[in-house]
Amino acid sequence: MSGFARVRELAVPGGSRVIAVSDVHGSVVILRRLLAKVGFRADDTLIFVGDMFLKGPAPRETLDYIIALSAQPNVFALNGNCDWVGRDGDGCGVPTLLDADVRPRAGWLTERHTAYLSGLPEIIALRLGGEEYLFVHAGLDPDAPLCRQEVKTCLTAGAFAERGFASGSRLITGHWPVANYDHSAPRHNPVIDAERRLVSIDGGLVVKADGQLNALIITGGGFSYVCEDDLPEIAAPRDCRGSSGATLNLTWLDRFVEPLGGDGEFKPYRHAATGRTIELPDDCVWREGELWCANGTDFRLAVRAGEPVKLVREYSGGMFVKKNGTAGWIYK
Ligand SMILES: [Mn+2]
Repeated sequence: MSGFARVRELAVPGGSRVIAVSDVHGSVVILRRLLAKVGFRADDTLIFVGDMFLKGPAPRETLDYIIALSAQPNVFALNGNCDWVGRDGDGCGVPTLLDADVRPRAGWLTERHTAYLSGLPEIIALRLGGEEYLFVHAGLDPDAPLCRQEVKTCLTAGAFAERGFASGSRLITGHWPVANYDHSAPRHNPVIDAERRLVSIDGGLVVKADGQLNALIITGGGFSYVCEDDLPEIAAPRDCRGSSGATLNLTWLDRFVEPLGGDGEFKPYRHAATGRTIELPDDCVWREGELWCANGTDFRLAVRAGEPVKLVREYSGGMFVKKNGTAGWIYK
């Protein structure tokens, strides 16, 4: 069984820009706006770090757009777990879009689409100036050489940035919404870990109500980014003091809670991982069998009256908004 990842090697001239975008998840309108915002042009190199079209509002249009872009010599893409159509005869242990349970969500895929997807690599190794940058959707096995990386690890490794990766190269990944790395507030901007040479860029678009699409911009001089989402911009209704003490952001792996009763718009829950109590509206809470789960925060944003913020949701007791990529509450 050969489940080794394909590696594509690229070299781009020093002084040019490399732009990385991951987890577009079918949001072609936001993608187009993001590329306009970043000023994407022919002498940039654009890399899609997987999870391009499934889950979101316009899967087919998004895939067609990325295939059309990929006809340009400066645009590249790699496989995410949501793009995987498998390869002849291999058993990588990753469900494919052609499996019976997934196929209905991607029944429109044509031969042209699957030919494109099956030709994608899982790893891009790019030289820019004197540095090597590795792009992979989820993560890499730190103990294996690049030519012996398992497809499954590349496409599905979870919470990769918590494990780390020692390498002389800089590694850019998507897959794990970066807000899941932050236990105090939902922060969606790219996480640049200079010490460990790791950059995580999944802004949680589509999968989180307050998510966004991030474009990481790489130059010889370092990293910067721009972000885009579909949230309406409003003026903050009043001055609000931000959180001063410890706050809680419930991440995916720590999503389990215990309801403590209450009948108001915000009900108290005990967070299983920390034992702390957090008050959340009903739309942050769901059941998984016998277990109660929640996605939310008690982080309060500091804003001035009239300051522009993005509105995520409005409740009678307050607003959940986002400012500079961080979401939080403005309570009444
Ligand atoms: Mn994804």
